[in-house]
Amino acid sequence: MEQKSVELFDRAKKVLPGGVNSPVRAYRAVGITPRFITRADGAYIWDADGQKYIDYVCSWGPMILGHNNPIIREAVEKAIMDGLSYGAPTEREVDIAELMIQMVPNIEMVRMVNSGTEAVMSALRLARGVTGRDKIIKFEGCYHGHSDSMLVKAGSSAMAGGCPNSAGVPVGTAKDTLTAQYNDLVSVQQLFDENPNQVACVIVEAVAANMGVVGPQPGFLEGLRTICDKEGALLIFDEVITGFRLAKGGAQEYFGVRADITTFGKIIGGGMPVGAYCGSRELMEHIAPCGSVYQAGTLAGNPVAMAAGLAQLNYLNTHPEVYTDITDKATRMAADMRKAAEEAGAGVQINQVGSLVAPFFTSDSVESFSGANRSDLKKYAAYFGKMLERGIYLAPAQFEAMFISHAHSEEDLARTLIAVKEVFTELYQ
Ligand code: KE4
Repeated sequence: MEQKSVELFDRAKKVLPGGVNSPVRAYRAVGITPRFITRADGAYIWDADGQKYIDYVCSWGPMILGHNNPIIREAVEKAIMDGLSYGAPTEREVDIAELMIQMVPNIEMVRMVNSGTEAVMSALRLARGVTGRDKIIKFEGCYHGHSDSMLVKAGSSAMAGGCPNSAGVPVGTAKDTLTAQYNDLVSVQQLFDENPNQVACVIVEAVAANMGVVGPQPGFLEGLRTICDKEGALLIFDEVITGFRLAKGGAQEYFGVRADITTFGKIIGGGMPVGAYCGSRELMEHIAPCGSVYQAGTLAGNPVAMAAGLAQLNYLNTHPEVYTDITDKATRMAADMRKAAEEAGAGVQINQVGSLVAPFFTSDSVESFSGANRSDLKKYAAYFGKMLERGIYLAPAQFEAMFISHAHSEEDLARTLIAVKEVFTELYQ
């Protein structure tokens, strides 16, 4: 029952590449017609045919409090009355920067941009500008948005779509992006040894959530800190997903490891387009207009987007129970899914860190990109389709995460688990 989505997708493909404005939404990894969504509320979304789903994509992370949260909606409605955009400084930009600095350890200054991609692109330019070095180290299967330097062995839908190394990235750019293996410190040190005094930074997802979900092994993040200090390189935590999700202070608080530059997106916009990169005053004052690293943006710090982000961050800052709630629900969900897999004789690994969960259709544990890559992508596609039929809306690709929000009720989780049990049984018996 997706007639309206089929019609809309046919129209969309005539005017939008692949019928979408972001590749993962085209459902190519799962081979069915993408559902066109018309509205969302709390833990639920509705498609153009009126079908209601329990939503575990949550707009890929921003909707940590659920959709259409009245506090955020009212803040936006109020802000809109004062106009949409000025291209001038506003008090609200100062308010949200002060709040972020209060919530996140180890940052003294914030620069707002319009997306996670822009935050990462700018953070890399800052690292290169400060160190005078050109090379960067990323991890295979990690995704940091679509700036040229990051589209080398990228994860998420770059990998799912079969183009982890995008066309159009100049060889001259790609050669400066070195790739290591996640959870493998030896592979990192080796790159530094092969490129002495040339590496500006290491950029890492503190929890890899674009290869499915793969957490850092004990000592991995600490080891990156040590290597960067020894080699004179900067450590960038890309917290576009983990920021304000793993804890109020994100991964730096959750794992107790200090990054030199931290990038944010998603949650800090409350559903509106916002990204940010943050660091010490000493580092950040290298950015124009104080310093020689240039970055700018017409809609950076947009007053309506700031209102949405400020409302969401204020709520998270004053309601720490959100973090215990979403982590507890995800922990129970993962344990119940593991039990369901066992009972169905299904070779499925369930990884979970904080409120991030991901199933991998393999009998082997998944603690690295190569492990994630061994999972059965066809099984994931079948799992996705069967869960969608049961009114459960998951990431339409294996190399993504399941996001648990504060809006998911016990009844939602119970309904989801019933569907998981049925689908695992169907897939494996
Ligand atoms: P955006 O430019 O999409 O706002 O952020 C890029 C980005 C940067 N860093 C990390 C760790 C990210 O996960 C992302 C974007 N995440 C994907 C989901 N895996 C966005 C969904 C999409 O591409 O449509």
